[in-house]
Amino acid sequence: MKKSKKCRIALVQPYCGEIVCPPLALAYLAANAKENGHEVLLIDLQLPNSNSKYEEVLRTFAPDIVGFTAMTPQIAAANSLARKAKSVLKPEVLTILGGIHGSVLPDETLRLYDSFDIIVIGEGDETLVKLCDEYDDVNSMRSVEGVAYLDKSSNKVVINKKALLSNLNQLPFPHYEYNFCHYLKTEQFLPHGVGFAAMMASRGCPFPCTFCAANRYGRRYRTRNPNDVVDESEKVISLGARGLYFMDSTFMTDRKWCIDICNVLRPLNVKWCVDGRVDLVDRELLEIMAASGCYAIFYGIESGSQKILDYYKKNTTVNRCREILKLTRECGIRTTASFILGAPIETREDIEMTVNFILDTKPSYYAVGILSPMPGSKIYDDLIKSGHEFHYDKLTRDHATISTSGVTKEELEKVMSYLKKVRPQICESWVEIK
Ligand code: B12
Ligand code: SF4
Repeated sequence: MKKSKKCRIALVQPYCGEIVCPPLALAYLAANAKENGHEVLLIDLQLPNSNSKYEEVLRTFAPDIVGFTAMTPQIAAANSLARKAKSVLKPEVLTILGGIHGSVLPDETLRLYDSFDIIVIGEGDETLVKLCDEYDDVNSMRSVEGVAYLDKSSNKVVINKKALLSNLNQLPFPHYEYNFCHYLKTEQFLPHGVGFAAMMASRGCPFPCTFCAANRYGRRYRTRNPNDVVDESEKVISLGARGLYFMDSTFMTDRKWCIDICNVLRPLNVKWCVDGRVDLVDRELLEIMAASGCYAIFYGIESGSQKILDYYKKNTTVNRCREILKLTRECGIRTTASFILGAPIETREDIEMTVNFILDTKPSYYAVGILSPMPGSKIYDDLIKSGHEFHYDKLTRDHATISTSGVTKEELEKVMSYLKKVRPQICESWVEIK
C-alpha cells in the first residue's frame, strides 16, 4: 500500500572539478521523486559559493533522507559531506549513495566509507521513490530492490538486484531541478560552444570499450519516444537554450531511431551536438543528421595506433577514424575528437602515431587526457588482478597514474601538455552559436 506521508529528501551533487556540467542524474531523480509526491531539494555544490552554504541549507530544509552521487574521484568528498549531514541534522538521518562508484564497488564502499547507510545500485529512478515511500522504516527500506547495505550482525553486504528501467518515457523532464540558466552560460561544453542544454534521449551502452565504466551496469540500450524528445527540446528552447547537447552514451546505436530523431528535430531548426562512434556512422546518416541541425559530433577516437584501438576494443580501424572525421566535415558537421594517452601496453611509437594522427586529421577541436583506470572498467579489473593499488582521488585524466611499456609518467604528461599547447594552431576557434 502506498504511504501517504511525504518524505523530505535532499540530493547532493559534489564538486566534480573544473569542467562543470548540469547534475542531470540528480535532476532526473528529483523530478521523478517529486512527481511521486515527495519533497526534494537538489543541492548543487558545483555552483559558485555553494559549499559555504551547505550546512545552513541542510539545516533549513531538514530532510529525512540525504542522497549523494559520486563518480570515483568524488567518493571521499561524498563521504565527508554525508558525515557532515549527520552531524548537522541528527545521526539517525538516513544517507544514501548512488552513482557509478558505489554501484560497481558496493562491498568495499560500504566498509570503507562509513557515512553511507544504503547504496543504490545502477539506475535509481524507481528505487529512490520506493526508498522515499518507506523512509520511516529502515527495515522496509533495506528490502527495496536495487539497494545494498552492510548487515552489521553478520558483517555481510546484502545486495538486492533490480532490473533496468524499461520505459524511459515515464520519466519527467529534469530541467526545473537545477540552475538551468547558470549551466547555459558556462563553458561546460567547450568543444561545442555555450548555450547548449544537456539532454539524454537514450540510456545504456552495449559496447565493450575496456577503459570505460559506463557499460558496467545498464548495458541494455533503451531509447525514448522521439515525440517525447521533441517536447523536451521545445521546453528547453523556451527556457533559453540555443542548442541541444545529447549526452547519451551511444546515440547512434539504433540507426532507425536516430533517423527518426533527426526527422522530428528538423522542423525545430535548432543546432544540436552529440557524442558518437565512428563505426556507427556513414555518409547517408551524416547527411541526414546535418540536414536536421547536427552541428558537431564528439567522437571517441582514443588513439592513432591500431594496436591500442584493439586493446581498447574500439571495433574500428585507424583508417576508418580518419575517413569518418573527413566525411563528417564534408557533410558540414564539426568534429571533436577525444584521445587517451598511456594505455599499459602503449609504447613511444604508439604515442607518436596518436600525435601524428591529430596533426594530420586536424579535427575542429580535440580533447586529450591520460588513461585513468576507473573502477568499473576492464582495464581497472586487470590492473587490480595484477596487484596495482589506486588512490581514488588521484584518478583524473590530467595526471598519469600508471606507467606504460617504456614511457614514463613525466613523458606522458609532457606529450599531453604539448598537444594542449598546439591545439589553438591546429583547431578552429569555436564560435558562439546564434
Ligand atoms: C556527464 C558526465 C560527467 C560530468 C558530470 C556531471 C555531473 N555533475 O553529474 C562531468 C563532465 C563533470 C564528468 C567528469 C568526469 N567524469 Co564523467 N561522465 C559523465 C557521463 C558521460 C554521463 C553521466 C550522466 O549524467 N548520466 C545520466 C544519468 C541520468 O545517469 P547516471 O549518471 O548513471 O545516473 C543514474 C544512476 O547512476 C543513479 N544515481 C546516480 N547518482 C545517484 C544518487 C542517488 C542518491 C541515487 C539514489 C541514485 C543515483 O540514478 C541515476 C538515474 O537513473 C558518464 C558516462 C555515462 N554514459 O554514464 C561519465 C562517467 C560517469 N564519468 C567518468 C569519469 C571517469 C569522469 C572523470 C573522472 C574523468 C577524468 N578522468 O577526469 C571526470 C571527473 C573529474 C573529477 N575531478 O571528479 C566515468 C566514471 C567512472 C568511475 N568509476 O567513476 C564515466 C562512467 C565514464 C567512463 N569513461 O567510464 N563526467
Ligand atoms: S566509451 Fe562510449 S561506447 Fe565505449 S563503452 Fe564507454 S560509453 Fe560505451
